[in-house]
Amino acid sequence: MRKRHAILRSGLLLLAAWGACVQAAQPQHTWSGVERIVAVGDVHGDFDQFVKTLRAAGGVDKKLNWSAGKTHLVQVGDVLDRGPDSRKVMDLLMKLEVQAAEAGGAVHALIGNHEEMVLRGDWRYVNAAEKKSFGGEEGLRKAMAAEGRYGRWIRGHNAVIKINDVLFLHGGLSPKYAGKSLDELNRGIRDGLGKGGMGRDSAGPLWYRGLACGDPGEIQQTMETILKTHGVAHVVIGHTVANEITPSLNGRLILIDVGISRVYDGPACCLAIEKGTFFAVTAGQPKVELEMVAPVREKSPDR
Ligand SMILES: [Mn+2]
Repeated sequence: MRKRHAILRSGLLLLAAWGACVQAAQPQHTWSGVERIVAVGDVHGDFDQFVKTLRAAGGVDKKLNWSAGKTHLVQVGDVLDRGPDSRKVMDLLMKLEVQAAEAGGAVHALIGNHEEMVLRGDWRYVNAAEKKSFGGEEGLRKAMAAEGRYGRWIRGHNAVIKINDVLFLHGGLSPKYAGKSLDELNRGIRDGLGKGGMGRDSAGPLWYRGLACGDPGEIQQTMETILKTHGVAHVVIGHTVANEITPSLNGRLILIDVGISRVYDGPACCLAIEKGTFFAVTAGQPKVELEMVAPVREKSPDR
């Protein structure tokens, strides 16, 4: 009898230990050996433009099923707000997450500042039609709660990931965060979701614009720290709208928020990295290899 108790107790202890492990498990944030990566900037509730962009990159078929095999799709955050159809975008991403994993690929829906805002209850940018799609404010609140279908989904995501030699995130890393590890950054943001913390910090990874439009000398210095800390050659960011996929610093920094949502009226365009070569992919156009090294300006002739 006593022996049976002992066995039962050690079994329970094992179960408890396993439970603690599961709870402490963080989602994977680093991948290597990925042949093809597609990265899409801020979607802002525009389902049609998102689908158009995915189709251009060969991500989905006519029935909106995953058709990109082992490709990794990165969406750098800000699926929510401004436009009316974020719910549909999230539903599609949820489906593709499963299908891509089954095909040996992956979908990474990163956390942006608008995900952080909506989870915190800052709904200043929530479209009226978007609220309606959740059945009103109470429905939205439930859906975005920690145990709600969408709130749980977002809370399980990363904010910063590394694939091959490329770092992906929404806003940027200021000097305050440039030397922090992926564990520290992702844990810091996830732990604060719904409350604030690192995800709300204007110098934090979700909000910082200093890499996209700051002092060139400071950018250079911060970028050096980031590249060294993470052992990467490139940093890809959204959040700050540019007219086109824009490489700077000889391709070390790439801006991919081209404002694909109709609220910005930008093109259905994304970044594709194929065996280390960078392309801009735009709907209805042949893909264009990015000019990573800025052309040397010819000296103006003396007159
Ligand atoms: Mn943003």
